[in-house]
Amino acid sequence: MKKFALLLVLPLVLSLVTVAAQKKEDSAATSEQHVALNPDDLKWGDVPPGLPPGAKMAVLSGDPTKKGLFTVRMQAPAGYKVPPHTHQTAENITVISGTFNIGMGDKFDEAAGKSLEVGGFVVLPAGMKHYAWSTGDCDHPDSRQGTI
Ligand SMILES: [Cu+2]
Repeated sequence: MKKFALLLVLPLVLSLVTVAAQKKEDSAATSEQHVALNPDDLKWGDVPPGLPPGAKMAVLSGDPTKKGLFTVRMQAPAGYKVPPHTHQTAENITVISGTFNIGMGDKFDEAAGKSLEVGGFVVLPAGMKHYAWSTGDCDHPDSRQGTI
């Protein structure tokens, strides 16, 4: 039964756009390349090792491994959890499908987080500890166990 629930949950993806803005002193090094992409142009891959497995990521512009502005899109299954962490740069997130939840602090506490729906937006300043998780429209009691 859990396996079946997992198959139902996986298509319920959370898509979000993350823009990591540079620190103010680095702003002159932003990309000046023209980028125009349709959803079919995106090259999806597994998230980097710093994130829990199970989500997918596509780079829209820039290079996340280098200094400078970059934009990535992330798809995570319902129940995906990102433990408390910080970034050296600010992080801007726009939710484009699903429900994304964000909380601030050292302790993962769903009761203290805020739920962001489609079109929701959050700015996380550099150095601010935060955590996140996704929920789906058809949340199943086993969905978190099956997708983390
Ligand atoms: Cu983050």
